[in-house]
Amino acid sequence: MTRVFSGIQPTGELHLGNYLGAIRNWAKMQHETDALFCVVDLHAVTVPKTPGEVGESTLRLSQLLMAAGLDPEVCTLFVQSHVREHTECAWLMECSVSFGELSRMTQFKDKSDQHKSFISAGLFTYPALQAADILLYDTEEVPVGDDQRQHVEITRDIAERFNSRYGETFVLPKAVVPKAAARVMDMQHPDKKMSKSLDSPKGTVGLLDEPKQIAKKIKSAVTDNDGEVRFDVAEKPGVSNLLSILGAATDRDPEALADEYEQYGQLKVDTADAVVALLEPFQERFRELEADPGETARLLKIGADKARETASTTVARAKAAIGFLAD
Ligand code: ATP
Ligand code: LTN
Repeated sequence: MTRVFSGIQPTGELHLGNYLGAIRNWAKMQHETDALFCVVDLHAVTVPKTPGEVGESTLRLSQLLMAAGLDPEVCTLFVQSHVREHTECAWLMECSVSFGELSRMTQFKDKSDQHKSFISAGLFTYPALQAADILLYDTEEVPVGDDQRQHVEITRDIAERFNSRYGETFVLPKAVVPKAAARVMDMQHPDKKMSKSLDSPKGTVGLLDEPKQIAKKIKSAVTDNDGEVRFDVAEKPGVSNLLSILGAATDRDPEALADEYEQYGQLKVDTADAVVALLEPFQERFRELEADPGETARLLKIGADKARETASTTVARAKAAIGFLAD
């Protein structure tokens, strides 16, 4: 069975982009592959947090993921900091990637612009930790949204370099990006991807938003003035975003959907209805899970124990390949 791994940061509330671009596909893939999903809390502290914040967000995100369909009995769901091998392997990765390569990462450029007052060294070496996440599990496929392609590419480059220096050690992974909704755009700024950290409350459809709020945000989406419903991401980003969302929510092709609409108003109404219907059962499940944090912790521990088995073997293999003196 294909080994699949993906990660998500416990930062901010989940939004429709996370769900359609990533999590929904994870829930499908867990049944067809040998899949691991990780709440990457170590990545979250690359930007400053208040004491306790990261733990709370980790618990909540784990419950959100379970509500979205990740079943700890089917896949391995765990927290990154619970498996120490991630930090150990990250060092080996840091020594296998160059300053120049890290300097070219667009996520680093974006995030360092957003957090100018303190740019941590961890934010810069972030891709090395991500490479460790992926390579520790002999991952073949990494299901992610479009924005993460570059991180998977650098992981491949690191693995290739390590293998050529020290001998075959790591499996080379590839990114798997969904056809529909790989890049859900902000409702108010359709030229920017919907993002937890873009401060755009009206443009970000939260997975836990009330149905009324969801409908309002979608109905106030920024479009354009030419009045023609056409799927054209470059010329008509707002309308194309609505078509992509409606297409992803109803399993239809956005271009085919465009032919069925004459007016933006009806497109917005149908998109809002489809998103509300998609999220309702998810919201209900989340409320149930939220009430029992002890059970979530128990399930996460099982996940971490399982993940550690593979991770520790891989780190031992990598250290042996480099030839550290045995302890
Ligand atoms: P942040 O703003 O803190 O970077 P984010 O909203 O980009 O957060 P991540 O935790 O970085 O979310 O991403 C989790 C997953 O969701 C990744 O696989 C990412 O590719 C996907 N994703 C994030 N935003 C979108 C989007 N707008 N459209 C489609 N997929 C997305
Ligand atoms: N960088 C990713 C989160 C992430 C990840 C991973 C994704 C960390 N480690 C391993 C896939 C595989 C993000 O910002 N979405």
